[in-house]
Amino acid sequence: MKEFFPSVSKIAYEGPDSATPLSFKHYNPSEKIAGKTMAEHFRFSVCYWHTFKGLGADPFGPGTMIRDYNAPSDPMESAEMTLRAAFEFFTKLGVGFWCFHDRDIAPEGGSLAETNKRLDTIVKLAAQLQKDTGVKLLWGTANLFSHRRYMAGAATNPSPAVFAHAAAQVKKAMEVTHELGGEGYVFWGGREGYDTLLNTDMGRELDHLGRFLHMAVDYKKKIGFGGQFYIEPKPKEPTKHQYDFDAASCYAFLQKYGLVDHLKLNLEANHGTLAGHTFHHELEFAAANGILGSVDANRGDLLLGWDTDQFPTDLYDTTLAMYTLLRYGGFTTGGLNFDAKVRRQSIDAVDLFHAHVGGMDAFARGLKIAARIIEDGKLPGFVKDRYKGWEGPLGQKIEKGQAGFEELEAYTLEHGEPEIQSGRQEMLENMFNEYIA
Ligand code: XLS
Ligand code: CA
Ligand code: CA
Repeated sequence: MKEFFPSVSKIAYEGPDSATPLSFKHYNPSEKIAGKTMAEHFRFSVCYWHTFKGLGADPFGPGTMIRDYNAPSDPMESAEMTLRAAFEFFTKLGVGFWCFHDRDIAPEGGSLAETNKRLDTIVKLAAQLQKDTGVKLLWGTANLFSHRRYMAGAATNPSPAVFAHAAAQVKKAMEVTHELGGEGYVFWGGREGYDTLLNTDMGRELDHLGRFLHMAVDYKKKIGFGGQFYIEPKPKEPTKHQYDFDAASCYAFLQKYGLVDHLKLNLEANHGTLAGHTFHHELEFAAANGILGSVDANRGDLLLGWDTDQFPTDLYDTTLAMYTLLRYGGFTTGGLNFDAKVRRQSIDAVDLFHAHVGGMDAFARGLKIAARIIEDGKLPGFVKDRYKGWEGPLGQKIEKGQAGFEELEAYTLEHGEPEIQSGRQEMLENMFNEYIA
């Protein structure tokens, strides 16, 4: 069998003192932290689109990367070789999961029937490779944004025929995800939004998106697919405004359309920052509302206002993310998928390994630090103490709905000006830095 990454052997854990660039210094899959192994905490996944289909193209020029498994003259041969290369990569890297869009793994044909046939051929091979390697599918999804028919959206398209095409495509993508034992299925509203409101009936489009997701829920039941559904927020790109703007707007949408029991969120770091939030904020919002499902790990660039999808290397970010995840019990269905791409000048296949190893180590360090913060108890203890008034008689009356404005007016008239306390932000930031050091 042809090897596609012959210069790389299985990446090993060598510990923090290792000088080997392609080794894990912190990610030790079997090491237990806070009651679980690191492998169980993270459920690391590699995304197919950036890692195997991305060749460095940007709006100013085509791809820069030449890959042995890419044979543009024969798309099906290319698809097969790319899949084999991908499973070699997963195995050498030591991740347990992968994720794909239908059109990443098999090229579109001249008709839906031909496209589906091509997909079936590749899915058969994927099933075999999963069996041979033990690598599992974290989630599948459909690409409803590249083809020109979806230029004005899929489920929110002004044309019902395009809506129907999208439904047929998602039906098939759900079937193959189910066939491959996928643990989830993601809906990212690729072009579900608008470029101008002058041509858009927003209310109608949102109703159609709700209808579409209900059809997916019905079909999920029908085929007995037990994986978790996720919706992935993103505020803009490719459209000017995407309806799934951020965690909070997705939550409102899911509630309005009666979908909150059926979908959780797949949160991507760079999408959170594009929405003007932090990754940490998005995680905390979702966790606090019981809809934290899965994570697309990456980062943006503060000086570039777009979706750069860089590999996560910032220890502040990874620590804060793990601090939220640990406090809310970690992943139950999802995992940590690297929705990230190497830079256009990182043209060698080995750069894909450096990128993932760095991302996994950055999260492993974040996990260790977050676990120390929680074990130490000082920081969570501060927060608990800050709210302790709510455990007293006044706080309890309010929380239990036993007091209204009149009672609170009487209380205030009797007790006078309330005592206030410092938020101690600087002290807490210093404390946080101490843990990172
Ligand atoms: C694009 C999204 C996409 C989803 C899956 O910005 O991140 O890749 O994760 O469709
Ligand atoms: Ca994503
Ligand atoms: Ca992105």
